[in-house]
Amino acid sequence: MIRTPICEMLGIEYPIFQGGMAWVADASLASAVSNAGGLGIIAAMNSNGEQLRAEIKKCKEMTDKPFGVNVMLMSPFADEAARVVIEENVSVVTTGAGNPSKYMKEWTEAGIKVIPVVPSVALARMVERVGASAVIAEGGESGGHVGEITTMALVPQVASAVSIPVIAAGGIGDGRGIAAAFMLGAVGVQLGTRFLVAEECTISGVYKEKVLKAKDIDTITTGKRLGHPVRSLKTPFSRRMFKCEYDMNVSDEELEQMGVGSLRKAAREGDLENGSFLAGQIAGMVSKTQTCHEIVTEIFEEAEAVLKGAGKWVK
Ligand code: TUI
Repeated sequence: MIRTPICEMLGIEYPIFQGGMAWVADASLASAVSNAGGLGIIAAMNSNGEQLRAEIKKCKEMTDKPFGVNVMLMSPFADEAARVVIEENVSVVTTGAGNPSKYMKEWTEAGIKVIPVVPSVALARMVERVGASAVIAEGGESGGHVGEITTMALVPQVASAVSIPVIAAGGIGDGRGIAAAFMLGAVGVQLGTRFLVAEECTISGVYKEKVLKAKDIDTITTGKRLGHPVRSLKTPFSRRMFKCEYDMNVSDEELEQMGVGSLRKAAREGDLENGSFLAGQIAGMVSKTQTCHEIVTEIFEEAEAVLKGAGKWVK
């Protein structure tokens, strides 16, 4: 059995979070991960306040275990989501794509455990100072909005810089990744890409097929020119986007416009021409559909075997 301080802190069985993926992480996925003993997370990004409230209520009906909500700070609905998580007594909030400082006081006063995603040591230190319960150090291998630093380099630096627990994210997809994250100083992991193909994940079949068929080099990062790099699977859309970024005849406004609605078109409609199929570099290793329960139990069995076997190199 693998148990770490994050299990006690959040009342979960396995130290694993499911990433709060926009247009993907709904009550179905989050409740399945929580029921499997991890921390399921609902993405607030694509919902206004009332839609988010409905999703939270649905999740409460589907599980009596703890679950969290991810507030994507660049979302136009961030202020509404910030209020709704308090009103709905959500126990854990993760944040992404920005600095959550402006919400920290009201969230911590409401008893919410706030666990921001940080792409740097500086932001990890700053959120610790303003009351974060833990941090998620997310490397650039991950899918979606990515920072510069890899998981391998980021996690140990963040672990040395803060006293709160560190959750590792980015490039983790099996028990070896979990064991490696622990060796770097993390006491938990967050996985997104592996959960994309979970049975309880409600995304389009086309999206799942793309992930299952992906090879190691099948992701691409676009959006750097606009200041928000995003990793996705190579598709006609992402290749077009990539080319346009280097074409100075295409304005920033046109580039921005191309991306509007693209997450929904991928996740809900499976639209390969206009959708942005976010996924991390570990997609190349994700090769089977399973229930969330199967995923969680399998990867922690693997991690346990890897960690127990690690001593063999020490003479
Ligand atoms: O947020 C994510 N992943 C995401 S968000 C998303 S939706 C989106 N849509 C359009 C454009 C961009 C995104 C899809 N995937 N992961 C967590 C994450 N947070 N990664 C990196 C960061 C981050 C970056 C900068 C966190 C804080 C930060 O702070 C900058 C500052 O203000 O100090």
